[in-house]
Amino acid sequence: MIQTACPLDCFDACSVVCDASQPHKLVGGSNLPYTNGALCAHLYKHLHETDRIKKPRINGKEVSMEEALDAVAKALEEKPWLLWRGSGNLGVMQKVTNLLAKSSDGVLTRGSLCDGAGDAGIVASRGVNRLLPPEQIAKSEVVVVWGRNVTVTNSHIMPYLKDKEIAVIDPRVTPIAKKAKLHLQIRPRGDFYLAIILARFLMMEDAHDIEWLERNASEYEEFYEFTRTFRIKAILEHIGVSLNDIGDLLLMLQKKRVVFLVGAGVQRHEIGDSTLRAIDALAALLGLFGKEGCGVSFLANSQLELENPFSVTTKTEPIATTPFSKYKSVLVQGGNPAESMPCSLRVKEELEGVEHLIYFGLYENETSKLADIVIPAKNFLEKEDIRLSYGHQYMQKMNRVYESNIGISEYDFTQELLKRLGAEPIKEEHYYINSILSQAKREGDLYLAPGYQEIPYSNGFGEEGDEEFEFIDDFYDDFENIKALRSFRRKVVKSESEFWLLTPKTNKTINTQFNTLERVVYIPEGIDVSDGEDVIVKSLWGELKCSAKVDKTLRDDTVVIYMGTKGVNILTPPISSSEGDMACYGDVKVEILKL
Ligand SMILES: Nc1nc2c(c(=O)[nH]1)N[C@H]1C(S)=C(S)[C@@H](COP(=O)(O)OP(=O)(O)OC[C@H]3O[C@@H](n4cnc5c(=O)[nH]c(N)nc54)[C@H](O)[C@@H]3O)O[C@H]1N2
Ligand SMILES: Nc1nc2c(c(=O)[nH]1)N[C@H]1C(S)=C(S)[C@@H](COP(=O)(O)OP(=O)(O)OC[C@H]3O[C@@H](n4cnc5c(=O)[nH]c(N)nc54)[C@H](O)[C@@H]3O)O[C@H]1N2
Ligand code: SF4
Ligand SMILES: [Mo]
Repeated sequence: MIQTACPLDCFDACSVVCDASQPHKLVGGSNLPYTNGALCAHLYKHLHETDRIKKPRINGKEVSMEEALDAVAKALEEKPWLLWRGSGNLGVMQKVTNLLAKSSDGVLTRGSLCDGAGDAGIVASRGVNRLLPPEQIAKSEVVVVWGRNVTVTNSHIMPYLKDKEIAVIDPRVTPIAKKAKLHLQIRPRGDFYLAIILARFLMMEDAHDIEWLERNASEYEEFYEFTRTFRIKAILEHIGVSLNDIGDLLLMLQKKRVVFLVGAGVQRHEIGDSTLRAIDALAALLGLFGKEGCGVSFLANSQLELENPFSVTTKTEPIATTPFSKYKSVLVQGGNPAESMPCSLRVKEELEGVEHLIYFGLYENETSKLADIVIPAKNFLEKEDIRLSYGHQYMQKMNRVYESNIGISEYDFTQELLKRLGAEPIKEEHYYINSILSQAKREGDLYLAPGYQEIPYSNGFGEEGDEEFEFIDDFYDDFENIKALRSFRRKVVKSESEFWLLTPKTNKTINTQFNTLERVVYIPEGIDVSDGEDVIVKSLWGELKCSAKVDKTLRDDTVVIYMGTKGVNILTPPISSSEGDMACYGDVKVEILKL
């Protein structure tokens, strides 16, 4: 049996085993307790149900790999060129192309479409974004599922939540919200305020953990003063949470082992860093860091303390608002910016104008359709790699299961281009793999991420563990001023936007991959639109025709179009968060117009 791991962008990073004689029969590895032998249907779709790109193309004509690579090399002579990498495959070797960028005037992207704002907030408060291991989650008594759709995006965590008291904070009635003891169906983008109010009440009731705070976060009194600058009544009205809700939640949190399971949903905003800082501050007041069965779990920095041979310093562009039109040559690797980036009308228009758009990926998508040069990648069974995870502590070697004539690996692509560009070759593939694997901590036969701590922050905060927790002391929210960004708009639409647009993940797609979603907008009851009627969903940034479906569980100020629905990002704004250069998919309101 050959051991590998699921490459898809998912909390679970499952262990996978397969038999070389039946390479497509994949089984969940039982070596990792977390995978526990079970895989989900996405991996099957990844391999079997999505048509792969088999042949390279130049301007729509199939060519040999040699010809295609020659054409890429020629395009990369237009300097500087841009490398835009997505998260189609989370293997560490994907980043080997950074070495190509480094050696030939390539510009990289900075920031994130995913978790960058939250990460920035965590780093500001705790110094580093450490993983809360699932084993600690299992030891908790109370779990607050805060903007994470666990049954859909993180299904392998479910056994660890068994028998816990669950509170959910989510504007939607998610499957876990239905089973929870308490569900705060908060107004979207309200989490910063909620955390601040909870913190204030906690301290008013003298229920904060003074002993822990004195040792680890001594500026808690100043933080209390900061929370007092917010108006309780106005805020509760604004976020749609009652005083009773606050009381009930605080009661659940006191004197218990508590874990906050925070998802990406809470931080897809300009203020996303502040949201995580406020949630962390609440956790600090409760004394949840560095203790068994307690803590805040977000998408962890899986590369913490890893000396990554692919870390380079180059010029960068912000990933959420990448100005493609500045570049004559753009290489898109493992992503689908034409569909996954916000304000996709702008993105598409700019990508169309790029003289040499190179797409290096597994499947056809909206970006490959625009590309002048298309290079098929090898899939994860056909190459060597290493998988780290933002949801668990294991590092996994991804072994090659079989050889294939289709596509090229990221490592070979880099080497072939360096050769064509007359640059120094990079080291052998195994050098990189070994240098990463050798940094792992060990637990029997298993590898653990270098930054793993059984009980994170038990030694303290900061990189060395010698710092204090830092409370947020400053906040500024100018969401209403988004309207000032109207210069990005395509058409002059004068709109009094009314509904928050949420674009959560579904179990049908991993981001834009395996997409079979119908174009549906879910609307609350009480709008003058009937089930199945076609409507126009309109934001400041564009319009999308959708079929409307009434969802009685929605808040009356919220509509939903699932992530992966084609065209959804026509509606989302071309802005980056104030910290972390993160795409702000949640900073948008839409109108629903009858045809
Ligand atoms: N409205 C809205 N937009 C969002 C989000 C949202 O919640 N709402 N979520 C955002 C988030 S969290 C993320 S992470 C991004 C993801 O956005 P992207 O990073 O653009 O990822 P995908 O759209 O999934 O595209 C992945 C592509 O990678 C290619 N690929 C797969 N495996 C390999 C491989 O081994 N090698 C190479 N070279 N290519 C490969 C496939 O061809 C696939 O089409 O989307 C963001 N967009
Ligand atoms: N099946 C599946 N699994 C996936 C993915 C996928 O596409 N499909 N994508 C993977 C990726 S790239 C990522 S980043 C993770 C993301 O994993 P999650 O964070 O779990 O996913 P999201 O759907 O982005 O958001 C989670 C929840 O946040 C809620 N939410 C939205 N806005 C707010 C808000 O303002 N406040 C609060 N409290 N909640 C809010 C949404 O209603 C949703 O239920 O999932 C990964 N796993
Ligand atoms: S749950 Fe996530 S990591 Fe596991 S097989 Fe499915 S997509 Fe891959
Ligand atoms: Mo993501």
